Amino acid sequence: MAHGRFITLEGGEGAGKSTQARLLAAALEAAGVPVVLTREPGGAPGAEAIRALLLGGSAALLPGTETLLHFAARHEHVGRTIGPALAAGRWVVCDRFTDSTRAYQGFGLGVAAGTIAALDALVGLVPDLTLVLDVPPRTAARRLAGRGNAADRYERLDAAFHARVRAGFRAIAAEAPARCVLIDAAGPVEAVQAAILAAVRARLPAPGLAPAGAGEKKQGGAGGAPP
Ligand code: Z5A
Repeated sequence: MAHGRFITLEGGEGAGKSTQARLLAAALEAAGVPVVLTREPGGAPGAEAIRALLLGGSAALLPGTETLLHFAARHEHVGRTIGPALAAGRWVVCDRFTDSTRAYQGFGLGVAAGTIAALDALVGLVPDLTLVLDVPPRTAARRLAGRGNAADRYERLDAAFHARVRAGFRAIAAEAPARCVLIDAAGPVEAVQAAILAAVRARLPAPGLAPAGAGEKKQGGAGGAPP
């Protein structure tokens, strides 16, 4: 059986990753590709427990501690959810992965790139394709304004932190062009979805993957851990 493909969506908060991950999984599923839709931090029971500590916990954490916790969650996620799905020939669409640690804990909080690379080697999984969704901060803020959720650990950080994170994602995409595609995600949902489907078609041909737009009608139909 052919190994599945691993696609990650990255970017700052409000970039539209969760929306586009759902649409991409639905488009793949409509094309007959078996898909698992998942997210980080989380995607496996132990990883979801670590997510609660990372996002909901009120205790201050050192940047290195945060980094270790994100990789501990990732180790569970890859070992229990992503790895088995890929081995079974399913494609995995994941809302955030290691590039988020590079951007948030590395570029945002100053954890050394070498430390992150060493922990990444322990997890040992590189995406086949990473879609880096980029939006200006004002657009992201407008999208998130209506949500009214309590701010998590990262949403409480200031504009300068989020500017470093955005610059970090752009640098990551520029440094790894064979793996990453930078997507202008400031436009309407349909336009962003079209750009994503074009990138997937170009990089990871899937027989029957519908033309841009055709997957929009079938949201939320993919299997796997809910984001
Ligand atoms: N984190 C980390 O620090 N290190 C790590 O290694 C990892 C994560 C893996 C997880 O937060 C936090 O963990 C994250 C980084 C950190 N924190 N931050 N900031 P999360 O999972 O709770 O949330 P998020 O990943 O930041 O996602 P988000 O804030 O929910 O944003 P999104 O997924 O990019 O956007 P969305 O939910 O698809 O859309 C947001 C709203 O905009 C929603 O109402 C949509 O309907 C709307 N939307 C979406 N697209 C559009 C377009 N194109 N036009 C207009 N409106 C749109």
